Amino acid sequence: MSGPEISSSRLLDRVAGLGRVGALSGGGVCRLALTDTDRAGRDWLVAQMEALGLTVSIDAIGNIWGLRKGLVDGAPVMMGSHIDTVATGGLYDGALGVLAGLEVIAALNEAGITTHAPLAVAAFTNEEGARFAPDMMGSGVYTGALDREEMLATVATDGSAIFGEELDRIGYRGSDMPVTPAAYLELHIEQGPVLEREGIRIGAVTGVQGISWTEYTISGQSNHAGTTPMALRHDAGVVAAKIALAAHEIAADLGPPQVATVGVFELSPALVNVVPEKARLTVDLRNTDNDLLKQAEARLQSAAEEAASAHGCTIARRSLARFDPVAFAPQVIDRVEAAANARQLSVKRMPSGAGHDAQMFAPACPTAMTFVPSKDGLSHNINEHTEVQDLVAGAQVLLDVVLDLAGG
Ligand code: HGY
Ligand code: MN
Ligand code: MN
Ligand code: MN
Repeated sequence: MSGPEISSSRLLDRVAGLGRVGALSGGGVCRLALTDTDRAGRDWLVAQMEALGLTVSIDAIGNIWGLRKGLVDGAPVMMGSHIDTVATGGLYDGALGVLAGLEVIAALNEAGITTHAPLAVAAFTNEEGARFAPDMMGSGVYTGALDREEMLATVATDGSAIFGEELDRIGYRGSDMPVTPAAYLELHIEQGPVLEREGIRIGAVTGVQGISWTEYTISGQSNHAGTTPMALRHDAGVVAAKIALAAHEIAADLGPPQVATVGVFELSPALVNVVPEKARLTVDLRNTDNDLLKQAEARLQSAAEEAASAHGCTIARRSLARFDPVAFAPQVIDRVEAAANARQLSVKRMPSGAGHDAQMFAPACPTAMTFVPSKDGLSHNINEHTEVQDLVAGAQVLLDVVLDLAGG
């Protein structure tokens, strides 16, 4: 009986299968958390898990995991990620980690191998946080890092829905109790330019940088664009603009790896001849160094308060997400590196710029992430792409580390 082999055609079939769910006419996918396309993706995934003989569980926040028995009972080695996407999503962000997990199971089934420890493949609810903040919500509740009832009561950032009601609407509020894995492994696209630029096949991820999401709501006074002297205006729009500029100036001043993104920027009443009465914007700040991230947050807050008072506006700050930087266990990073070397795949240790479900597992169990290159470093973009040989290489490393940890 030959060893288990990753099949590129099986993997690509599943990438295409899930990619048809929420497919956008111009390419890419949109499966925002708890929407009908997310439900369709979940239905597709549960069917795939059952077809592989996995026992499917769903918990109270909609996390889905399929269990494969081992020779002994006990904590499973878990492979996971997410299948929800941003609105301009690609085929691989999150999906690759779940689909490669299914492919590992398929390869073991085909080879007739039962690992010593049980295995699990998981898809966590609302990793993106794009519709309901914070991100990594499902994995945060699964591991106890986030409070379940608080998350279920979360209102969508645009005010349009309540998390728990949407979860019920799509029929994915389960009651199974999460199991703490013996180890958690996540294969993910890098979503950045480093591996491609350096011509390296595999990233052995050392950790995840700190994340800070803030929403500012500014209230001024609508007024006539033609008759109102500049000194008499309470222009919420210019306050928002100054906050957005301050975010970028802070990132430039601190230098890499500090990043700043103003993703939401809304004015009201948004009419050409009316001084904006209201503004809402979000600022995403990240840094591998928590002290520098706190410095950036403090500088942003004082810039926001200064701008609001200079223009006679009031300002409300709401934290949407705040996660400290996380380091993965060196002994598991070593295993990713060793698996890549054993397959003569070039490998590099590197931090993750993006947030991931793995960061929620790091405090709970040995956790590792493996990256594969992103073409042109693109992600959260419909043109996100990773070459098939890199998808397969990542899945092979995942298989080897799973066999290493679960015994097979
Ligand atoms: O924002 C992030 O880094 C993740 O994709 N949710
Ligand atoms: Mn992701
Ligand atoms: Mn993402
Ligand atoms: Mn992510």
